[in-house]
Amino acid sequence: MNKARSPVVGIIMGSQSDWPVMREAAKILEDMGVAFEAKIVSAHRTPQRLVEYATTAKDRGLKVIIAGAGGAAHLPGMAASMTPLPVLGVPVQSKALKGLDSLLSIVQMPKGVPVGTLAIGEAGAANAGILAASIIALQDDAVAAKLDAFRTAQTESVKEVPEE
Ligand code: RP5
Repeated sequence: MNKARSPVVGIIMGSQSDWPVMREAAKILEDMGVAFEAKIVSAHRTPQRLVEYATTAKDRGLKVIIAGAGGAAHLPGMAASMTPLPVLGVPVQSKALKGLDSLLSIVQMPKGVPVGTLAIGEAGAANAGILAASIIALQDDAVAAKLDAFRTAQTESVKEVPEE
């Protein structure tokens, strides 16, 4: 975790059990040189912590929030209701319904309170990290350069012909 600079991205998750998925977002932000923080903030178990987090996030200097949760996944939507910052929602795969519950809980926001919803699980978490870095890159040339390098390397890694 980049602790030297003030965090500009906040990663929040509903439970410790979400961290193996949400750390994919953290890894990307580390690679892109984006300062971030990661915290457990549960919409249901620690509602006051959520209110405090979301209502102070902008004044603390955050620019983007990535929120991951599973099951009745209210965390991203509730966070979005209390901050003007862009909120990226990551549906964490649940045991009972394989994350479809998480996805629908996060994506079906009422008009006027958007959550940018990503794919279920690790791919969604990694893509949330990339999207957050893209937003930060709009005003940070060093992050923009790392993002460009990442995309170039990814493109160059794809072979044209499949191997046996
Ligand atoms: C949600 O409930 C969390 O985001 C997590 O995905 C799910 C299960 O939480 P635990 O029972 O593992 O703490 O609030």
